Parts: sequence; C-alpha cells; structure tokens
Amino acid sequence: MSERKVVKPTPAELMEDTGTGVDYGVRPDRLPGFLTPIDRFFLRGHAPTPRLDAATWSLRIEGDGVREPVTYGYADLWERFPLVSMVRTIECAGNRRVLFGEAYGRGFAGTQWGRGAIGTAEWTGVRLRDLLERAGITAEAREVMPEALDRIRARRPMPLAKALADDTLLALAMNGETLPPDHGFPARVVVSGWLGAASIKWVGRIEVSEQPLRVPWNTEDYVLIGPDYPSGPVPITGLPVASLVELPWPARLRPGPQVVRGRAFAGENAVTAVEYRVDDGPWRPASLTEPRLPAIWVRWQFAWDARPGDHTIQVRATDDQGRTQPGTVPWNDLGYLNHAVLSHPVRVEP
Ligand SMILES: Nc1nc2c(c(=O)[nH]1)N[C@H]1C(S)=C(S)[C@@H](COP(=O)(O)O)O[C@H]1N2
Ligand SMILES: [Mo]
Repeated sequence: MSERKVVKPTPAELMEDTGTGVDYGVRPDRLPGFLTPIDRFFLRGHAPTPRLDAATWSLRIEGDGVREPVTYGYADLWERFPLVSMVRTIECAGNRRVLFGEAYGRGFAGTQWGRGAIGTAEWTGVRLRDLLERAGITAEAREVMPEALDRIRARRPMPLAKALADDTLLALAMNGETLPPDHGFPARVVVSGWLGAASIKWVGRIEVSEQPLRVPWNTEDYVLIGPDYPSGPVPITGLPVASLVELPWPARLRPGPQVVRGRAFAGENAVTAVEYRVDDGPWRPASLTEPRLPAIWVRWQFAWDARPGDHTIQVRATDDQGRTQPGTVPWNDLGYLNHAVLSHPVRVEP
C-alpha cells in the first residue's frame, strides 16, 4: 500500500474522497455545529502534507517593500504579538465544480469537488499587519505574498490593503487546537472572504513587494478564463454568494413534516436573505439564524411537509450588496465560482 499523502483520517462517513489523495470535501449532511470540526474540515493540497518541525521552523519577512527583513521563530509568534481569534469561513474557488460541469454537459479537469470544499473554523493567531509593521513597510509597498514550505512552494499575492486588514491572520490554531499538519502547521494565512487558495498553509516566507507579483496562482491557476473572458485571465479574489443544503445529493427523506437546513456564504460580504422553492412552487423566505456577519457562513432552515414522490429543492441566497445567486453562471474553462442556484434532487418515500 502506498503512503497516505495527508495525516488526518478521512473516513467516508465524514468526508468525500475526490480521488487525488490530497483533496477531501466535508459531507454536507455531516455539519452539526456552526463551526466545522477538524475531523471533517475539507482538505485541499497541491502536494502531500509536509511534516514541519516547529523547533526549526522560521518565518522570514523580506522584499523591497520592507525596510528591515525580519525572521521569527515559532515561539516569537506566540510570545511577542497580540493573539487574535476570529471565526472565518474558507471555501475553495472550485467548490461545486462537478455540478458546474453537469449544468453544461461537459467536464472539467481539476479537483472533482461536489459541494464540500467549504468549512468554518475559529482561527487563532497573529494579525499579518502586526508582523509586517515590525519589518517596516515602505511607502511604495504594494503587494504581500505568503509562500509555503510545501513541495510546490505555493504562493499567492494580495494587495497591501488586504494584508493589513483587521481580519487577515497568520493562524497558529484552529478551533482551539494547535493547527493540525494538514491545515498548515505551524502557521497558515487566513484571508477573509477570498478564495481558499489565498489562505496559504505551511507559510515559511512572506514577500512584500513594491511591484505587482505574477505567479502561477494569479496568472493561470486561480483565474477565470475562456471565451467569456476575452481580455485575458481574471484573477479570483473575493467569493460570490452561494448556498448549501445539508442533505446528501441526491437526498432521501421520509414523508411528513420536517426541517430542511443549510448554510449560505457570501465571501467578504454578509448574507442577508435566503429563499427556497420546492418543485415549481413560489419562492419563500427561509429563516436565518444569527450571527449574520461578513466572511462567515450563516445557517438557514425552513419547515417542509414532504409528500411522497420525487422533488427538487432550490435555494438562493442574497448578500448585503444586493446580489442574489443567479440561475446560471457563465462558463469558465477551469470551472470556478459556480454559485448558480442548484436543483437539489430529493426522493420522499416511506
Ligand atoms: N501551501 C499550500 N497552501 C494552500 C494550498 C496548497 O496546496 N498548499 N491549497 C490552497 C487551497 S486551493 C485551499 S482551497 C485551501 C484549503 O485549506 P484547507 O485544506 O485547510 O481546507 O488551502 C490553500 N492553501
Ligand atoms: Mo482551493
């Protein structure tokens, strides 16, 4: 048997195996709490999980955008900076790619995600801003790029303003536990509301640059490309509003009154409303539970008296910018940002 590429167990009752050995989605019907437990938080890796040793690990902050390069050890991060905890949702830009392909009757290369490439955790760590300010940011600094110690040296720049935001973190812990190896130990970035790929795991270096940085992840890998993008690749940043029904696909339910539940997430924005419709019925409001905050998913639910037969449940969420999930999304060659309203198949039988 070949070596596993990830460390944590990924049992089929909690996670969906996409077949790559490094990418596992959470099962949408296995999300009991508001936070996603580590045992089922989705995993996305472009290479096997590296086993890093905190005792020898260091973080270097350098580049022409800092006045004085600095190097921090693991203990420095815990001891020399204010610790911040925040709940944030991370979603992969490729979430729902399989359903995107099905809507267009053609497939995509790339990880075969169903609906499970999303999760919410309480992240604890140090603000990126605090780390950068210690190095002295130059007046001309423009971009900040965390870089990983994994085999592919994963890296993805963000504008300086995003790096300095209150809720851009270098996380050391997840749901109250030391960051697990698969989720980026010893340190990972959490870039609130952006595509998951910006939240670099296993960070070993942060470059601050006075020039725009071009790397594969913002020029060819995490971009919108195709006939609908004639002026060239559009790098993906914040994520659009989308929703999830907490049922298997397809779902099987017993007849009678029940509560259908789910989540909705709107990237850097807050979800303000969720509506649902069964078969060809009218759109009706679902009820949302608190809190309804930017960059964190919300829970919603509605009561349904299910009658025997085959049904379709559709859900559409709206964000605080007034944007609602569309019926269809335009094609892009890499299958990103599928936030179209999904027709969830449900069979009701005794
Ligand atoms: N170093 C590194 N960081 C990475 C990745 C990676 O492959 N290597 N994958 C990114 C992508 S595409 C996503 S969606 C998130 C997933 O984070 P998770 O595995 O903790 O859920 O990590 C991001 N950070
Ligand atoms: Mo991703």
